[in-house]
Amino acid sequence: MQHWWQEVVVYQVYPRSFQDSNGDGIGDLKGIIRRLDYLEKLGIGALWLSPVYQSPNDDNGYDISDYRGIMEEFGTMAEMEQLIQEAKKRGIRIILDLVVNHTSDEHKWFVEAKKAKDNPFREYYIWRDPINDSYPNELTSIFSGPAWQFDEATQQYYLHLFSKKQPDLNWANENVRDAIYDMMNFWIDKGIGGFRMDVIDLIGKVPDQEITANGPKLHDYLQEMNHTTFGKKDLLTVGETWGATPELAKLYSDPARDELSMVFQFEHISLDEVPGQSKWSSRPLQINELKSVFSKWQTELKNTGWNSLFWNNHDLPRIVSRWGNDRDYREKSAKLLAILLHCLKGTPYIYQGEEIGMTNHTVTDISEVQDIESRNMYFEKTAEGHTKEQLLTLINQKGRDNGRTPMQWDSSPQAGFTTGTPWLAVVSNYEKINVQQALENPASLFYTYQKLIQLRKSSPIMVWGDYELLTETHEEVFSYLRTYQGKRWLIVTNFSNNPHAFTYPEGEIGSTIISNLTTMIPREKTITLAPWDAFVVELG
Ligand code: TEU
Ligand code: CA
Repeated sequence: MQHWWQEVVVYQVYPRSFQDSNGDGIGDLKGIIRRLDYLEKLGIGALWLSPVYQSPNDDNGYDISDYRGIMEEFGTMAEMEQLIQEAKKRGIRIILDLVVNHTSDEHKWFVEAKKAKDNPFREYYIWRDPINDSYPNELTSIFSGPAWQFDEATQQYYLHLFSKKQPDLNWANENVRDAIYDMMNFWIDKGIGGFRMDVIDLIGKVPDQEITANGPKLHDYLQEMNHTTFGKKDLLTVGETWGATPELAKLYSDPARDELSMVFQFEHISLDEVPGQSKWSSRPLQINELKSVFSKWQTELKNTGWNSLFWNNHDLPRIVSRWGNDRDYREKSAKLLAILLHCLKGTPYIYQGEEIGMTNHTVTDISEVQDIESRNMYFEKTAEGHTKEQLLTLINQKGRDNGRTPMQWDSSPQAGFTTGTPWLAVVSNYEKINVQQALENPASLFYTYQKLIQLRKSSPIMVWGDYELLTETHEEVFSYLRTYQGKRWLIVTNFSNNPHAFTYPEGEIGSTIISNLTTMIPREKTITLAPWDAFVVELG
C-alpha cells in the first residue's frame, strides 16, 4: 500500500525563530500563517512544527507544562486551529512534535507528584530512594551531570535524562500511557497530519538496570499507541531514534507491525565525530563512509520499512557549514547536498533556512549562547579546566544555536524576522543570504529545492525507484542509480573542493533532470567534474 507521506517533502519549522508578528522578538503562530504562501511556493506537503505547547522554556518548548495549551508567546489555540486549516488549504499537513519521554517539572502531573509519596500522580514519574546517601545509580543526563535530582521534601530522587526541569515519565504506568493517548487523540481530532516523536526510543527505559534506549517494552508501547490513536488514520509518524540500526528501524517501520511510518536515524550525522566519544568530538567527514552508511540504509530498508532523509534539524549545525563549503562554494555545495539527499529513496525533510543556504553563526562569549545543552557543557568543562576558547570553538562547530538563529527573510534590519530585538541574534550575513534575494534569483538554491520537490511529484522513479551505489568512482565522488519500470536515473556528485574524473556507466546518456552546473552536462565517456558538481541524467 502506498501512503501520502512517502510522496511528500516535509519542512521543519522551529517556531521561535521562524517569523515574529508582534515585535516581541519571538516567532509565533501568526508569523507562520503569514509565511504559508512561501512554503506553498516551495512545494512542501507537510510541516513539522517543533513544540508550540505551554512551556517554561527551559529547553525551548521541549519541556511541556500543558499538552493541550499553546505557549502564550506563540499565540492561542484559535490561531493553532487556523494554522491547521490555512495549511490544509495549501495542501500542507501539520505534523506536531510529540514530546512524551518527559514533561516539564511545571506540568500539573509533576507538581502533584512532588507533593507526597502517596500522591496519585507520584507514579507518573520515576522516583528512587538514595543509595548510601547518594544517587540511585550512575545514569547521566544527556545535558551533562547526573540523571537524578534529589527532592528535599520527599527525600527521593527523580529521573531526568535531559534537564532537571524535564522529569522522565514512567511509561510502565498504564495511567500515564492512557493520558498520553487521550492527548494524542485530542490533537488528531483537530485535523493534524501526524507526529514527530521526540526521543521515542527512550520510553521503554529500565532505569534500575541502567537501560535507557531500546528497552524491552518499547515496541509493545508503540503498538499500543498505534492501535489506540493514529493507527487507522494514515498519519505520518516519525520517531526520533538516535541509536537506530537498520534492524531496529525495520521493527519501527515495517507496516505489518503497526508502529510508525519511519524513524530518523543518525548514523550519517555521527560520521564526523570520533567513534565512542561525545557529539563535541570531531574528525573530518570521509565521503566513503557516507556512501556506505546511506547505501546500507537504502538497501536494508528496500523491501521492509521506509527511510527518512535529512541533513539538518534544530539540534544540528547547518549542513552547508558542516559538510559543504560555506566560504568558497556556498550555493553550489548546498545544491549538491540537496540533490544528493533528495534523490535517495525515502521521505526528505528540509529544515527552515536550509533552502536558502543559511550558515552557522559564531559567538565569542557564552553570554551569547541560549542553548541549554551547550551552556551546561560549557560550565561543566570550564570547571574541569578547559579554556573558554576551546569550548567556544566546540560550540561554534556543533552547538544547537547554529540551527536556531532567526530565519533570514530579507535585507531589512533583523532580516525581516522581527521589528524588535530577536531572542537570539540574527547571523550577520543576512543581507546577502535571505529569502527575498533567493526568490529574485532564478539560479538560487531555493529553486533547486523547489525543482527537487516538483520532480518528486512528477516522477515516480524518485519516490519508488530502487537504489544502487556506483562503486567504481573516486572516493570523493558519490554516484548512484535509481531504477524503476525500465527507467534509470544516474546521480553524480563531486563531494569535494577538488576536480575529479568520472566515467559514465554503460548506457545512453539521456536528458538532464537537474543540475548545479552553469553549463551543459559534458557527455564524453570520461569527464572531469569540477568541485561540488552535481547532476542527474536519464540513462538508457
Ligand atoms: O533531542 C534528543 C537528543 O538526544 C538531543 O538532545 C541530542 O542528543 C542533542 O541535541 C544533539 O545535539 C530531542 C530534541 O530534538 C531536542 O531539541 C530536545 O532538547 C531533546 O529531545 C529533549 O526533549
Ligand atoms: Ca512574537
